[in-house]
Amino acid sequence: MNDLRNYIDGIWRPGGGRPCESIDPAVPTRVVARWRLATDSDVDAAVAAASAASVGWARENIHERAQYLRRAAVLLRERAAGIAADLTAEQGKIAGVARGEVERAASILDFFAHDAVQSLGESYSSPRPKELILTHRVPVGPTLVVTPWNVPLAIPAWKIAPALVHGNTVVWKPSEHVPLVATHLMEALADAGLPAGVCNMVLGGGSAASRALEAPVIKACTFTGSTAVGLAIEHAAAARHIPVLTEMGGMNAAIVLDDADLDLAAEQIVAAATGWSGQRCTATSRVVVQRGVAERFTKMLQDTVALLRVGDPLDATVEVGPVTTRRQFDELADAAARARRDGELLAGGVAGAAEDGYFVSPMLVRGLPAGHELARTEIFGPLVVIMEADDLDDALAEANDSDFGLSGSLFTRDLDCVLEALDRFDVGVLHVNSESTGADPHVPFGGFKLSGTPHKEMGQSARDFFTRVKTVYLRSGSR
Ligand code: UN1
Repeated sequence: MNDLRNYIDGIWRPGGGRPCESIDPAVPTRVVARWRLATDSDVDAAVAAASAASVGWARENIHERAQYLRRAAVLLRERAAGIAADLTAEQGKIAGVARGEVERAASILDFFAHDAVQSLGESYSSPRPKELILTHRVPVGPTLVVTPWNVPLAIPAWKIAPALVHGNTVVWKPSEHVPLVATHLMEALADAGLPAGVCNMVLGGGSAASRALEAPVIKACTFTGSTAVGLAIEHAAAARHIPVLTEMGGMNAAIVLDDADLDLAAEQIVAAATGWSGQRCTATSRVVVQRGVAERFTKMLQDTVALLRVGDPLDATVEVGPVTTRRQFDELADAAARARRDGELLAGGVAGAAEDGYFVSPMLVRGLPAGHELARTEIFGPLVVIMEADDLDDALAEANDSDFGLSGSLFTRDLDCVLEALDRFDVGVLHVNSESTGADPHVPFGGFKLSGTPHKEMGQSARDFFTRVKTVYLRSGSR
């Protein structure tokens, strides 16, 4: 049994709070890890360590800082098999996807190590003699990183790596559902030799994040998770006037027009709706299909979903593993009942009891009244609501009728429709003829509306968030 600890000021220390367990969602009676919840004083110690280490870390050469990330990436790859097995056990990802996430996290660390050799500023001409005007980047300062359970390695990697390479120290609070997976990433960073206090991990609940956020020495916060928590974090950060990045919910729509390659659209939409058991903020949860092909396309979605195998995430023939938490399992069972009551549940649902694993077969729902809550409220799981539209205008109106605006897909071969959607599909990430999921490390990622703050993640956007730009007038010391 794993007995997990916080990592504070370079030391693995047990938390002082109540005992907790993480469980295997495929076999919920199986405990995967135990630990004691971080207390306020554990959080305070982590914050103090991040504060004490911050001056030295900011002074360290960026090339040296990058080396720690590269070493951690090597360690993740060396340990990939064990980490992936624990990811499957604690979070439920099917084995192949779990291995993919370990590699994704390692390549994100490598990617941000490369920031050391990127341009860090600009130079401007001066209207005065013997003067140069430059921009120079300095760290934001100790940063609170709060991460979710659905992408427990890659999301922390794409927040922590740019924070560290740009000279910020970190207090990281991972989700309570995945402390073992989080510990693997923390171990890789610690074993890479990071100086004490530079990156600290506290295995706490939501109150640990709130407490850290109140600490005056915390100078920025980056969060991925639910909209409710993200908004509370935004308010707390605004009250302290510190930069905050939130990446929250999605109710992502895929528009399928009459002229689309329907085989491609069905394959991509089903992958986007059911991959990782639909537990992806970029998952497709609404399909808006043009009336002329609606009947045919709905049948194609049914046929594609029917081929999916749901079950043991270690079985290589399985495509859909369990959902991660009991709460989601119950919510999805409830959603299936509402879908049957108010519309037509064409496929899927919850067949077994929670005790036998949190397995949910991908659900296709149609015939709901306009504005029904199943098409408006994010349910983190494999559930797709199918709607019909007359034409592109109508489809865009349906797709945009959402509080969220993370990602969206458009399936068509009509360039005019694509150009129209480029301007009018109100999402932060638009996929033309491909699934709504995914995010590449060198490309800005983030949503509109309630899906998050305007700051994007990854690529150069990460550098922009984790640094402050100082304008420097550099003039000769002699007349
Ligand atoms: C992806 O689709 O690979 O929580 C990115 C999430 C998003 C990241 C998904 N923040 O699912």
